[in-house]
Amino acid sequence: MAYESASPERRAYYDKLTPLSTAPLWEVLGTIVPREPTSKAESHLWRYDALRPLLLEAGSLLTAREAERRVLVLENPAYVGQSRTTSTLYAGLQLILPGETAPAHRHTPSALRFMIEGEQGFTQVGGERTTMREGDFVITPPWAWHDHGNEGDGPVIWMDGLDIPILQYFESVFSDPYGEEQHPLSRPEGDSLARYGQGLLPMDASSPYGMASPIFNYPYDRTREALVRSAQGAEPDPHLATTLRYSNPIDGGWAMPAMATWMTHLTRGQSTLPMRSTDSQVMHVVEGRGTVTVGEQTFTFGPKDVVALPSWQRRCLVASEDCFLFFFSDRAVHEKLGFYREQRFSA
Ligand code: 1HN
Repeated sequence: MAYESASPERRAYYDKLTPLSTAPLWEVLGTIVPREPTSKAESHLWRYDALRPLLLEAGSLLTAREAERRVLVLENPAYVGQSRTTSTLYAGLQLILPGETAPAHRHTPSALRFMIEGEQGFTQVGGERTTMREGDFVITPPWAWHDHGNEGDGPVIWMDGLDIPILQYFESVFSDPYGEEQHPLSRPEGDSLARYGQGLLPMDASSPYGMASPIFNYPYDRTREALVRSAQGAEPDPHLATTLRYSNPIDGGWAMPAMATWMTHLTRGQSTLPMRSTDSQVMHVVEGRGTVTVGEQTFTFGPKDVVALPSWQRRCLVASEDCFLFFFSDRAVHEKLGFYREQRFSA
């Protein structure tokens, strides 16, 4: 059992501590305070081509209403049964079929949606609806009522990202069903983007969503154009390529309180130098093909694949086609609490 390498005298002593719910720190100090972070999570790639048919199969097994949320959790192999994609982040693939709705509810974890398929899906968040198109990044702030639906004639699929494992760690998860299919709307579609997303702000600007950005849909056409123009306008960063982060226009910070989000663009043939950081990350391939190396492993990725990148493993990218890569990470928490660290390598 525990303390196997300890001498018989010490083990006899430890046996007297155990019934008193006490333990010797010196046996575990190096494990609980290692020289460097050691993530339990594994790096992993989920191939969209393999998952899409299974997600559609779930569509014939149960309705979105029955499921409440019909989602395949992208579960890290190191955390089977724990609904975690990295140690601190949750990701899943959600399916809504034509005409379906996912009923209104709210919860303390924040959620993001990254749209993968379909042009007629919508979500209603805190009284405003947005139509979600491929590549859009959509926010559900903590404790905001939200429901989803599909008014098109094909499946709507997106990636959900939530900070659930973080809130679970703090034992602070609450949820609340609204009791009806949809929460009432109080503003017209497009209101938040018009008011907050044009480089303008109301005179007395405070976010109606607390610490989350008042913009809740960052449309892909704008993000993509910003990245393409940025890549044309300056040399890419050797470690980050061309990366733009989604920001909260009120304070310039991350768009969400706990999860940092950004998009990276590499042109065909471009690569990044290795770096590592204490945040764990989930990468979703919006467009393009290439490889991502994480620690000892190299994954070849294609469109719509998802990759888990654990904390403090060296990572670098090589693009074999023009790539647009969406990332979310727990970096916003690291920064707020003062323990974010990164290291950039020259080769
Ligand atoms: C949730 O509320 C949604 O609102 C998606 O679409 C995934 C995973 C765990 C807990 C709540 C949604 C979720 C979730």
